[in-house]
Amino acid sequence: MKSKSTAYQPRPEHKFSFGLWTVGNRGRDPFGDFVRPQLSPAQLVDLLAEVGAWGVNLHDNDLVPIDAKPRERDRIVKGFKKACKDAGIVVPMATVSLFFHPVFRDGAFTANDPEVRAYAVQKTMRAMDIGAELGATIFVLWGGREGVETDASRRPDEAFKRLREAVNYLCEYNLDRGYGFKFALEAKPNEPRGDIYMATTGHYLGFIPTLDHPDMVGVNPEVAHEQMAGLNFLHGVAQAWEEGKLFHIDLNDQMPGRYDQDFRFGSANLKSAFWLVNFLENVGYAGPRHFDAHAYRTEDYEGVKDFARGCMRTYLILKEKAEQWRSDKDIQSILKTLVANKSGAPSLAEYSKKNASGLLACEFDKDKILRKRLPYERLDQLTVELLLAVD
Ligand code: GCO
Ligand code: MN
Ligand code: MN
Repeated sequence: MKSKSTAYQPRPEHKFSFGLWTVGNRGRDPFGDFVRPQLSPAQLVDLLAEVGAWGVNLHDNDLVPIDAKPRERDRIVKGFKKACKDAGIVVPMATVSLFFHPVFRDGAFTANDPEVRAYAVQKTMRAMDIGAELGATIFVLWGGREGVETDASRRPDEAFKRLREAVNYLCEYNLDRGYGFKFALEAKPNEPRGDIYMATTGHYLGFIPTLDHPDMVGVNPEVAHEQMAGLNFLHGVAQAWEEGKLFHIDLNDQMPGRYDQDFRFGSANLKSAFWLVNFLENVGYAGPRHFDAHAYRTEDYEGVKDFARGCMRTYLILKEKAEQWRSDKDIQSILKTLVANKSGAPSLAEYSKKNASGLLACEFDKDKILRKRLPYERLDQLTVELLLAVD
């Protein structure tokens, strides 16, 4: 057992990042006002450095007011760049707010009003300029307002066409300016809209191949967004990974069927968090581990630091547990027997006429197959005991 003070210290190679809007969240909700005072972006960067984070992410308007004049914008971005440099914090990802201003009440890229759609693309281009200036290489697009309360408002397939048009345009701008961004599309099923288009990571994985530059575009799955809908987050992440599309990840926690809780990573569904960390570490995911969460409304800024430290510490503890899991003899020997091909079953890796007639001629002894044990109860209990640190 590692000692509490030195173990699980975040280091730059862990690539732990937080959005300005996460540690800067002041606890306002639809029922109650702010509970924490406002900190400036530079103060938030200092807070992140203090807790040992590696990176900070931002929306355009977390930093630059929406109506800032070019000179003011330049001064703010320059100042922030210096604050990050001084604090030793990098900016791996930038994004754009297409949800806060009332002009986006009917959506941004999918809004019915062509003027809103054009403004949304212009605002995103300017947010890309800010991100590029700060050194970001990933650009997240989260369509929080791209949805409906009533499907009377537009045909959903029309919305998908508009979304494609906007993303294609932004990819061209990316090429034109030589920014080299990878776009990461973030799905969410609802909130703030009654229903948001592109409800899951899987929806986006289906959409991406229809774009003009599919290689430039991947996904940014978020734990809470899939768990809100009761889905298995790991499965969406694994599909994205397997397709080479896991460009970024938003880590937090959430109970199914509730409002968007944005809890500290691992605080609600520890076992799901374990399977996720186990997967990311096992496959060698090398992107940022971004905590898109915020402290309980009951906390002050000391509590915000507890929250941020807790996210990273839990990740690192689960990472260590995952290493133990992958080297545990009992667990690994069960896993080995599960996939062994002792009966010489024909391989499905390659189709040929000969292989197909071989397969068609095969006799399968279903009773014998059924007698093979699948000791998942024991496998899961071993996992639970490893997590509970029982010998
Ligand atoms: C949410 C989303 C956002 C996005 C962010 C980046 O539920 O509000 O997760 O936090 O991740 O806007 O685009
Ligand atoms: Mn979210
Ligand atoms: Mn998010």
